[in-house]
Amino acid sequence: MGIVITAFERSPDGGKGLARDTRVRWALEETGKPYDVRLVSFEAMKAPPHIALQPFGQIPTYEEDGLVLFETGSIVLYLAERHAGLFPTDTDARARAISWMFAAVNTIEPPILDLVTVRIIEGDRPWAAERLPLVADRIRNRFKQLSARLGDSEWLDGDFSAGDLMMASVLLRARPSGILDEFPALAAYVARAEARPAYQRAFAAQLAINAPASSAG
Ligand code: GTB
Repeated sequence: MGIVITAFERSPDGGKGLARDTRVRWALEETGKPYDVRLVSFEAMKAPPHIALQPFGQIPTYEEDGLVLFETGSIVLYLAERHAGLFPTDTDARARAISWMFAAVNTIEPPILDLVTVRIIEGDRPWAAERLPLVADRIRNRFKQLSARLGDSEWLDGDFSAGDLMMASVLLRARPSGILDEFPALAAYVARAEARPAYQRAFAAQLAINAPASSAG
């Protein structure tokens, strides 16, 4: 069996590429590894066969020759360690790229996810309007720090790496809120990432599945 990943049968974002299968597709495209995608419904995601692959009933998963992985960070790390294109060869630079991967999911992503939660899931709670600006400011604080570190550099640490792939994927999630565009250096960083041919292929592949029929092209 070759590589098989799972993705939403139909992503709630309608093809904006914000669901997490996009980052795994992107990593696979950067490495040039062919892969298949198994689409799963919300119902199937919560059923025992999928729970056996992903204990939390989520997508994406990664299967290859009997190996089953979940968590996008771990999947991208696995790919980066085994295939050229996502990690530098220098061991210290590789360790720093891993730091950026963790920073993406552990430091930058949590307040972004909080904002999504307060807007979509908790939006009707009486305290939501009070909480929302606090969460938005937490994102701004992290973006300010990240932008200061990025400076005028093209990527976070030398050449493009899995650290940039994870960071750009996480930052993309903040674009609909408008906060990403408040930080022009970060918006330009994300735009550079999106311009990569591998990202374009990954985005097009998920769009072909998720876009409403009229805009799928
Ligand atoms: N930490 C895990 C990982 O990185 O792999 C998180 C996986 C995860 O959150 N998966 C989501 C999922 O399966 C899909 S990506 N959710 C269903 C569930 O938990 O029941 C999150 C997502 C969903 C929708 C949008 N959107 O519509 O914009 C964006 C991102």
